[in-house]
Amino acid sequence: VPKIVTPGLSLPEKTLAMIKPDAVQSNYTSMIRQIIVSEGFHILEEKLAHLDDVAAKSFYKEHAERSFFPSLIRFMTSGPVYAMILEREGAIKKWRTLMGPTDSNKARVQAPDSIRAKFGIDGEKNSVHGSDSTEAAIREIATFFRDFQESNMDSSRRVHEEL
Ligand code: IDP
Repeated sequence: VPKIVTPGLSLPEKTLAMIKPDAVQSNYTSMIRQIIVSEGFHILEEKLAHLDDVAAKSFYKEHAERSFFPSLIRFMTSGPVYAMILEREGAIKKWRTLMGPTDSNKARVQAPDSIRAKFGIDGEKNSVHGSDSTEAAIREIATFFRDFQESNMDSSRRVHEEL
């Protein structure tokens, strides 16, 4: 089966990035933001927010049954977070690679240049979050940026509309 390639055409993708309370508290926001921009991501929207108990539980609902859930919710509601909509080609995967492994201590061994290696504390207080799928990105962007239209998520549709 011949593979159809379109050189130079790579559609931008969006993801939700969040600087977590540990890193905001430590004043790492501007350093992390600078790394994001220098890695070729465009920041479409950004804001400081404070998750309440309901919002944090909803955001991490897939982990509701895990033993670390109560501690995670306490951590995520302990102070402000900095949420950003990032856009670039392959944004979801590229941002997760730049973040590094979930556990910051593992990150320091396995991916020493990653953000979690540089700014995270441990397996919970790990400085940043990133959506892990298109569906998660849509849901998580809507959580922080209500007015950001879901039609904006579909880059291919937007490109066709522009043509
Ligand atoms: P991810 O953030 O790398 O996608 P997930 O497994 O989705 O990792 O976990 C969500 C968040 O829950 C992690 O970023 C971390 O803050 C916390 N977490 C995950 N696993 C543990 C654990 O074993 N102990 C404590 N906290 C954890």
